[in-house]
Amino acid sequence: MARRLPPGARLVIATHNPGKLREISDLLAPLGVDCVSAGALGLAEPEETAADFVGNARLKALAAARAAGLPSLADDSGFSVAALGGAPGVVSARWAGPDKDFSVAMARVQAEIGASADRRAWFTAALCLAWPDGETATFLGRVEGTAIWPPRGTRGFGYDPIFVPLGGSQTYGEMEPAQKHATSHRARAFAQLLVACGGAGT
Ligand code: ITT
Repeated sequence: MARRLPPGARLVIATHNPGKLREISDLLAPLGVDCVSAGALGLAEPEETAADFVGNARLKALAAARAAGLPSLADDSGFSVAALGGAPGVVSARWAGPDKDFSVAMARVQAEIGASADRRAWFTAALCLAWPDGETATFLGRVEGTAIWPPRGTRGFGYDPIFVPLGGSQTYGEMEPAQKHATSHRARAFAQLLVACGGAGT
């Protein structure tokens, strides 16, 4: 059974991505914890050397928990395209290059899909909650959809302007944040975390 995070507990959000930080803060609101970001604490960004989302989320959460001496939550996530064998996947951030320019990353996705009629795509998010003593709990969420072109919308972050979830017509870049939170990979992982660590549903 996962260790609980009581209301008021101080929690490090172990991300240096402002888009994720915004979403994670929204999604954590029901827990009533006291959040501080890795950036605000001046924590270093560990190298993401694991082969999968869960491995990288654990690595980031444990590094922050040990450095800060506080429970820490990390998210490792990515965009996958069926026609590209699941790429960019765990290297989604790297496709944006050193300037973190996601117009470059999205253009590469479109160029590599080329003339393929298969536009199936999905987002995955792995969350890891880690404590300074090394205990961890991980949760995985996924949302299926379509990779569209050209990009649409200025909301969200990363690959949001080229992703339309199954059954929808707007991209994540066009939707209100609350609508993205109703279906997203990250929201699905959070729903599990809230049940396991927040005491809801028990
Ligand atoms: P941290 O490791 O500091 O959290 P990062 O941006 O390097 O930040 P990742 O290694 O997990 O994070 O990279 C995931 C990339 O996948 C991220 O930079 C986004 O471009 C993309 N991504 C993940 N979730 C997304 C979402 O909800 N919408 C759009 N793009 C997303």
